[in-house]
This record gives sequence, structure tokens and C-alpha cells, in this order.
Amino acid sequence: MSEVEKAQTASAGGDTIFGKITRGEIPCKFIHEDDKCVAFHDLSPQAPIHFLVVPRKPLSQLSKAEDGDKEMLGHLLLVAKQVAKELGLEKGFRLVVNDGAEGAQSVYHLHIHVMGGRQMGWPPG
Ligand code: TR5
Repeated sequence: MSEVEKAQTASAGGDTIFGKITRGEIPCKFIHEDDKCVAFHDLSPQAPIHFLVVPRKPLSQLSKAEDGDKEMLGHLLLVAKQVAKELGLEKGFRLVVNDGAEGAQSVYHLHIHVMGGRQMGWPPG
């Protein structure tokens, strides 16, 4: 099933695989972890380097974020650029946040995709 097909059948609500990963219930090799978030490589990389930054708070998607999430959201961006640097993405990288069915979101626990290691195209599909 393609990511778009998964996104069309996925629905918000309830626990997700990323909730289990952030709580340590499913083993996962973190490339970053702190009290607010974790980062790990995507299972199905779309670039030579493709990792996800995932808050420990189980916020389903960006469109459900509230003013109180401001610090956590800013932290995710800072972690994204820090880990990108640690992985050698000096020439640039792409951040993506998919939101909802038309945004092709398949896992309803907020996450930032960070991709790099090749020339990105524009516009995205
Ligand atoms: O489509 P959205 O933006 O929701 O992205 C979900 C991403 O999670 C996709 O790029 C998947 O490849 C990725 N994914 C899904 C699972 C998974 C994962 N990345 C790392 N580890 C994973 N596990 C253990 N299980 C997944 N179901």
C-alpha cells in the first residue's frame, strides 16, 4: 500500500506506533532523545538520510496544536537542524510535516520528516 493510500485510510485518534516508540514500548534506535522528543530513522527512507523528529507528547497533528505547544514545536525545529548537522547535511535538507488525509499523513502522532543527502525537487508531489 502506498503512503498516499495509507493516508487515505488512516484516522486520527487513539494510540499510534510512534506513541509506543516514544514510550520505549517498541525497541527503536534513537539518534536523538531528550525530555521533549526523540528522533529516529524513517523505516522507508525517501532520501539517503531521512529521519523523523517526534514529540513525546502524543499530539495527533500540527493542525491540532495549541498556544501551549509553542515551546515544544520550536524545540522540534531546533532538534531537526541539530541532528541534520550531526548527520552531515551541511549542503541543505528538507523538512516536511504532513497533516491530514490530503496532506498524506499516515501516522496520527505529530512528526517532522527531515530529508537530505540528495538534490530535492520542487514542487513536491
Ligand atoms: O505519512 P506520514 O507523514 O504520517 O509519515 C509516516 C512515516 O512513518 C512514513 O515515512 C513511514 O515510513 C514512517 N514509519 C512508519 C513506521 C515506522 C516508520 N518509521 C520508523 N519506524 C517505524 N515503525 C517501527 N513502524 C511503522 N509503522
